[in-house]
Amino acid sequence: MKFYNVPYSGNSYKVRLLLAQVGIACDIVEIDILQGESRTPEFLKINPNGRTPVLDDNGFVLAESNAILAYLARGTKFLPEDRQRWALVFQWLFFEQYSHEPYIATSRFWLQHKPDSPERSAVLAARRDGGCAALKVMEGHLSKNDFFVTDYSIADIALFAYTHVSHEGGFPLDDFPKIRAWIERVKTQPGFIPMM
Ligand SMILES: N[C@@H](CCC(=O)N[C@@H](CS)C(=O)NCC(=O)O)C(=O)O
Repeated sequence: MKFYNVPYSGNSYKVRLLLAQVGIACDIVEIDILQGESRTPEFLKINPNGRTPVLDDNGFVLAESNAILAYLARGTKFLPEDRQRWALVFQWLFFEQYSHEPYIATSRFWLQHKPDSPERSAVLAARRDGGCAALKVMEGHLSKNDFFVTDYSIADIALFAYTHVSHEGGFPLDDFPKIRAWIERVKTQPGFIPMM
């Protein structure tokens, strides 16, 4: 397998974490998105959407981090077979992509990679309420559950990736004790690897 990776990206980290936990070896191809390497004609042949991560499993090419998680986790304990639990995992994967990542991950990107400017301030302000709302939903769920769907699964992996560094996007977790406790639980899972 070949994995097109960005080291500081949570979307790439999700996949590296699952690969480590299922024990699958992979050739890593580093992509420097800041130098436009995800938009070259060569890369656009791999993913016409111009984004990382991408997995190449012996010629089967798959983009979208959470689709890659689902592909790699199938048949493992990280994706339950029970129909309702399976669907709940996907509920949280879609939540992560629609209600969490567009606010928290993109704020982190702007804070880490773009200079301070009126445009940056406006972007961060526009993402604030959405990011806080996502964290409140997570806090509520984790006040009654140890993990997102019964046992540790790719739902936790997907949400962990940007939540554990949410302070880097301007979303400190001081008011979210249940999320902080869940982060510590995730870190104790066998095969856990840190982001960087
Ligand atoms: N929904 C996609 C988002 C992918 C994404 O936004 N990737 C960013 C890095 S985290 C990227 O490759 N950006 C480069 C670009 O847009 O040119 C996923 O989950 O994989």
